[in-house]
Amino acid sequence: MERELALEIVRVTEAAALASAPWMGRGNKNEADGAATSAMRLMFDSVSIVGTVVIGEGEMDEAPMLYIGERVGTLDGPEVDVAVDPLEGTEIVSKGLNNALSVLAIAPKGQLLHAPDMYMEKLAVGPQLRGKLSITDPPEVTIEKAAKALGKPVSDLTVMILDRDRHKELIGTLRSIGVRIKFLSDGDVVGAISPSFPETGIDLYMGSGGAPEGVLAAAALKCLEGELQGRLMPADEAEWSRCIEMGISDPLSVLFMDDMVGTGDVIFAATGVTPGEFLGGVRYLSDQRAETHSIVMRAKTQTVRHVKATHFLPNKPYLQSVR
Ligand code: VTB
Ligand code: MG
Ligand code: MG
Repeated sequence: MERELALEIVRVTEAAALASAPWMGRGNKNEADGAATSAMRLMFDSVSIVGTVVIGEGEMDEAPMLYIGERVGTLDGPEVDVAVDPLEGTEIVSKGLNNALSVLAIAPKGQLLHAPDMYMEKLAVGPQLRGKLSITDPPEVTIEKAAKALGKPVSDLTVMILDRDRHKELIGTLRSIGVRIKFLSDGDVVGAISPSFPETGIDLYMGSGGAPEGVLAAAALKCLEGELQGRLMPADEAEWSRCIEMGISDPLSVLFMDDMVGTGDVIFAATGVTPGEFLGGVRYLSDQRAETHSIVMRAKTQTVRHVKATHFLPNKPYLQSVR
């Protein structure tokens, strides 16, 4: 893929972030999500790719746009798989909390796992712990190995985890061995990427979140030399069949980085909507301008760009009025 695509796709996440940010704190997550999704779709129309959405907002009948299988882009250019979450953290935006972002990854056709929409158990780490841990270990063993590899006491480790009842047992174990826990209200893409940004102070990401978000995070971690291991959690017969239909013959097997992103040629972009661990949120300035903070990264070169942009809002056709 041409490197110019990196700049093209960050424009797409910027647009989605700018479109959803006016909904911050209005208690209306669907409007926030809808605004992000339409803006993303509109911006895709000018990107020179023949894109197929492989991770999107759901099936055609439940998602009006950016549904799985939808074609995006100008439809000339390279054939690519597209994974999107126009607004990762709809609830976050509606409540005015932290860590909402717009996120997108592209890779040559066939290289992104078509993750079914169900839970995935995850273990994510930054470069220092890559290859050193296993999701099949009990959590206490994982923590012990991590502390050893990082050369610090267990009590200095910080684990990020979604604040959910289903994590009660895991939280109990982590508390009993004395690690620090930083809870996320939503948005586990940020959780899984955070250990790869040392300034976050987060050492590991554990627990279960959405499988599509797992693939998006894996795409980012390919660019950051981090690692995510995942294991799908089909909850019933229907979810089990869904895995098989989507080409995952052994739904309970551990998914490694290469299973989720089968190429070293992935491009990832994310723009903050509300302030987060490693991205600022959309900030409104004077004179009808707003600032966005994004990261855009290519696995091929491992370049990580932080892009701060100032946008003149009257020039943005996708901004709807908010009442
Ligand atoms: C995660 C997170 C999302 O859902 O996938 C989580 O990344 C998992 O589902 O932002 P539960 O909310 O059921 O725990 C979100 O929080 C919302 O889609
Ligand atoms: Mg979404
Ligand atoms: Mg999401």
